[in-house]
Amino acid sequence: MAMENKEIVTLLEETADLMEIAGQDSFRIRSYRNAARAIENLTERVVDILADPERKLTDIPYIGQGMAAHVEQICHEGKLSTREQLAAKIPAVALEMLKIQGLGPKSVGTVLAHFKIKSLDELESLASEGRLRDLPRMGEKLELKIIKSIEAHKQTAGRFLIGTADEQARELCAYLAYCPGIQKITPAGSLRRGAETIGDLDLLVTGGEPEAITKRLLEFPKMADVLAKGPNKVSIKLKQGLQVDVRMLEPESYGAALQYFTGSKAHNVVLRDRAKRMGYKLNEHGLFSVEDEKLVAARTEQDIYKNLGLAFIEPEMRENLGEIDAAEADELPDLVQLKDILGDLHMHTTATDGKCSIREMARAAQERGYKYVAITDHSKALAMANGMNEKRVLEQIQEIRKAEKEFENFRIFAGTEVDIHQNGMLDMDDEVLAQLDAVVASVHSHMNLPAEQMTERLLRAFENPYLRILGHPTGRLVLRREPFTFYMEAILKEARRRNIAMEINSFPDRLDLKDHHVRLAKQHGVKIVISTDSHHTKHLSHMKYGVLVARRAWLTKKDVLNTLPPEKFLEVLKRKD
Ligand code: DGT
Ligand code: CA
Ligand code: CA
Ligand code: ZN
Repeated sequence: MAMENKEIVTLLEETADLMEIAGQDSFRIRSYRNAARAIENLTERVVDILADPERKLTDIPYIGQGMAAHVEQICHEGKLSTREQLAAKIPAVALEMLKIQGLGPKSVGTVLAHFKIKSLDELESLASEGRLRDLPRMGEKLELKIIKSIEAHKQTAGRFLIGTADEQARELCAYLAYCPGIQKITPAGSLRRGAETIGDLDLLVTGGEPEAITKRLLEFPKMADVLAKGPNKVSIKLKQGLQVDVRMLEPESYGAALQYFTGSKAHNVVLRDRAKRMGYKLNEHGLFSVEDEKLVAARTEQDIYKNLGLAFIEPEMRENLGEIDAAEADELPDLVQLKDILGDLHMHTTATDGKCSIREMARAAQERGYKYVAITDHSKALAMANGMNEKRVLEQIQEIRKAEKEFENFRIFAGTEVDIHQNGMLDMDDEVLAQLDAVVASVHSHMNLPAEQMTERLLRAFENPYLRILGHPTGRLVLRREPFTFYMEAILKEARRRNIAMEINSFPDRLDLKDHHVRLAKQHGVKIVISTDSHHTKHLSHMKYGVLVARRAWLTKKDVLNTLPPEKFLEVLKRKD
């Protein structure tokens, strides 16, 4: 059983959560959390360490004899006895409750000790009836927060980050590609549209024998369940929860199926209406003439859009947000592409909470074909990330200048991700900020301010003449934390006036700004920088998710600053107020 590090981390975390709900010894709980952190930070797979007779799990920090045995059990059996025993005593709803903002393990334990509830719906009822407020550490405000959070949770329950879905899709596609005769395996649906969360995977397959493909699919090591099985369609559930619909198609109707199953539903509804008005019928088998039932187009998506009198619409734009009118008028934007990106302007190194050195990050970026990066480690206020004070920043600038000389035709900009204090001041002296090439400023604390105050805070930060890019502007975590609130239009107007760029943070659990805010930013004439916020060289590849957000916002190459060559980029990034 090849458990990936992530799955091991999840099991250890859940065990710690359950122990905490059960009110167990905090020292033991911490040992599970520390082990989870340590494994999360490993750059190699735990199963590879286990398989190596020369090495021991106890060489990993925070993993002693006892914990090593637990991790080994997880790797061999895919489960952990301690967790199973706890789960037998604690209602299943407990782990679900932990996903609700405002409820930590202690409060979950308290609620479950007072009320026998089995679902979040029941928890919501308790909160709306005001029955939670008198429990220890609760109150009316928290009840409201819980209700709001349960509502948000219902919208997103069972959905997955695009990064997670994309990784699973790649793995499954590579696995299926071994079937003899297979021609194409393409993800459709929300993944192809680059949506920020994915409900289920829709894979389309052409070529090969459906029976052979089905057989191989059912032997996929990461499959948990078969949900449905027909001659040309199989639905399975993967171990980490994602559902996959695999459809096997004839190459002749591939384009029609791809169009249909890419969606979105809203886009397809309008397209079908349009077909009807033109005397056609459009479905997953093709575009047909109503009069004589003759097939008009089916092999490619291009054929279908063309016969409907439309320019080809990129999947990321298919949300019924004006793209069909624009296609009819032949006014669709020429969307920015991953290959247009020449630099990455947000990354961390071992100086703070990153896992790789300046040189490693730069080398990996150069190997991706970039012409520049900015090293943007944390500032001192972020103590838990080992944020840097002015002295360390000045030293790092020297180190960056030295490292840059070792590269040919590649720039390493000295930058920072400086914290924005609650009062809007930046967490670094101006004299030091002045020496940096690229200042990214971000909010990492006091995120619950009222919109009015958060707006003031950001506007105050903008007054600092060295601030160039606002990092992850809304602070949201996809599926986990709501964005903080401020007056977006006021911020965009001021950003435009001062020539401050907004970041699209490409990390799959941030994607911040999100697509509709990016579109708004473009309408306000605000420049965008797409960055990864990498903490490891392997994160540099997240750039593709940020580019998807930009494409969903209809951005072209010229809307994105880091498509410019390095010198031009620095020039355009300069403040103009
Ligand atoms: P998801 O899975 O919730 O992230 O979102 P999608 O867009 O992948 O939705 P899904 O998996 O239910 O269906 C994939 C595509 O198939 C969808 O975008 C449009 C098409 N489709 C599925 N069912 C219907 C339907 O009943 N009517 C129409 N017009 N299209 C459908
Ligand atoms: Ca889907
Ligand atoms: Ca589906
Ligand atoms: Zn940050």
